Amino acid sequence: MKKFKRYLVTSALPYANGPIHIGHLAGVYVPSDIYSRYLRLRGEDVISICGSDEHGVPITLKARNEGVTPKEIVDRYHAVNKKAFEDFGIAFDIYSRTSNKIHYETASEFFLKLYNNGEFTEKTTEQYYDEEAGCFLADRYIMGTCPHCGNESAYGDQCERCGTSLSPSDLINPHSTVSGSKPVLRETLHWYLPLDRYEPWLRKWILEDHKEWKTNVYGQCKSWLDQGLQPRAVSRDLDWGVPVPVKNAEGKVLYVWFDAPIGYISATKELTPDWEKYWKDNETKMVHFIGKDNIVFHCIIFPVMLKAEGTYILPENVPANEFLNLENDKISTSRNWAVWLHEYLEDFPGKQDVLRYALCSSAPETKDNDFTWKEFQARNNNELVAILGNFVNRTLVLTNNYYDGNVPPVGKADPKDESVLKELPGLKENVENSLETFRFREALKEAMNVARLGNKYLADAEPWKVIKTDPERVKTIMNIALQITANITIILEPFLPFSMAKLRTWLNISRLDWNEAGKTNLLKTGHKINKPGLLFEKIEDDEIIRQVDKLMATKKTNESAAMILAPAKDSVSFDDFTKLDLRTATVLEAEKVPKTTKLLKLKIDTGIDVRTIVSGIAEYFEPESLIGKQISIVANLEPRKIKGIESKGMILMAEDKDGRLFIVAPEGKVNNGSIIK
Ligand code: B3M
Ligand code: ZN
Repeated sequence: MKKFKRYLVTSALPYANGPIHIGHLAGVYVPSDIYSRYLRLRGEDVISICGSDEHGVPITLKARNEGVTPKEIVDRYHAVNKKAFEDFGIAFDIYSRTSNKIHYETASEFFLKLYNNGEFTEKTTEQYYDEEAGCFLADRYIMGTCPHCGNESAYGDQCERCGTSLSPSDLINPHSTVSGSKPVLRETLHWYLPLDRYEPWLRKWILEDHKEWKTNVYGQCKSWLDQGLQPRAVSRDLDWGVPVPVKNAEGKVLYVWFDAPIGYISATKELTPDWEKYWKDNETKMVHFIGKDNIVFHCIIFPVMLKAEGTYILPENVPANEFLNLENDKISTSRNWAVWLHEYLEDFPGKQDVLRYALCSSAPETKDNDFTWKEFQARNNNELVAILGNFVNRTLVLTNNYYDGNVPPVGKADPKDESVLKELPGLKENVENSLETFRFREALKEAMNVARLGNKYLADAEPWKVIKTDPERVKTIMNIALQITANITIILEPFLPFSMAKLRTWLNISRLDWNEAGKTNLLKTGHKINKPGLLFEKIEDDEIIRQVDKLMATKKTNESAAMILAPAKDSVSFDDFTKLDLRTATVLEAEKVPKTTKLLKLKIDTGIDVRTIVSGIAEYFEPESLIGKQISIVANLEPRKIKGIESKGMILMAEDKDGRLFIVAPEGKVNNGSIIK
């Protein structure tokens, strides 16, 4: 494995339009912080870069909804998130923001270099324009009916019900979400990054040179490449963002996903005048920490930008995590279904490490995972308190009781002692190997094995009994327990920085380097330790019940909001209604549509025939659960091609406001083809 002179660690820049929640922490910021802290402990030259992503449509949408300026939104959440990260011990070297002047300069220079090198293609296209509001409409500002599933609240870029990616011109009855009016098409000029031109290079750089990337990342990149890359617009008709720095670009800004990754560069410039040795020297290892929804931007688009610019290094690894769910439901800002970091810090003051531990232990490293308050309590009580806390407490209390806090001399080690001491270097190496390969759950487990080793050693040696008969023996036992405790302050530092700081105070030592770990003479005989406190406290059921109740109250609020039904539609004539041929049917086969996350292909027996229907229900039903089920369909809907599959008809579903779907079916067994009247 290549040895690097320095490390550049970047963490996804959170949009400054809302607070940080546990999904962000588990996906990006806890692993990134563990990695950076580990490198620092090793004495490496490492910088950890982050900051607020302050442009983009979500921010202008939120500002419009609140009747404030985008600046007011980003100022609010930049401050909230910066403080929350600091309070939680995420030790970035800089937490900058993309509304800073240095970022505007850096992003403009970057764009101009590509522009002057002729990298961009210019294209005039027709885009929707809101004549009432006097502005072009970004995709998310246009809503209408999805041509595939009839969802009337489909966005111009995607239907969130059936998952089909759309373009605004696909929508039926499109309307502007700014003024509500019907938008008109107007010509507009944009600049396109020729991703297709870099496809052969990307194939080699990723699929051949980076086979070591995590399978979820490698797989997503491969599927993007296999689908074929298209030129990508890097500008938008918006009044909030980095202005496009060329003539005839009035009212146009850089696409947020063009400017945001450049935010890593501008933040580094802010941090150090030596920024180029991190960004332009092949002796630097660059690692991007992100969530899976950012893979294409960090593995395809940003690398093409860096390659086209020509003087920058490329990321060595992009260990993206999957998503964390909360109590078996997707975390959702709009539904307030989240544990917000700033609220956690209020409810559990001083317990940052408990959340770091719980989130790292159940991190969605290879697949989506679930956070429950019950497991959070169990991790704290059964592992942090019962193993780590118990071992440390016994060691320090007994040393104070028996030797007034002085480290006793170690006598002749017996075979048991030898085998315990011999395990330490191996455990340290296991932690190193896991961290170097971005397997943080495994690394934490290995690190906790040092505490398990100590806890078992003391439980077996029982110094509190032996002290009565063989006090010399106890000196050896306690010396070894203290050496293990000193090792813990090093090996668990990347994971539990607050607790390890406390433990170092009680041991009366300063922070030790990583290469000291594994040694068994870290505390010299006669070294005086301090009186300990409690490293962790039990979390009682009532604290957990309070948190779960808070979530249930949120669920209730959502459900009551859910009862605000969609407005009734205009009435239709009976003749119109009879044109619909509604029938019962049975599902014979069901399978996921490849390369989509929301579509199922169903083979159904309609009593009239056996046919295929494609439906956007994959997020709500496992295919196998539908086989044999009775359903209701619109049998005479015109066939249409969805992802290349001819779909004949539509399945009737009841959708609650939360967007959950339920099958509409007769309550008893009826023949296929029974007419629904
Ligand atoms: N602002 C985070 C997100 O998609 C996005 C990351 C930018 S990193 C350059 O939630
Ligand atoms: Zn749809």
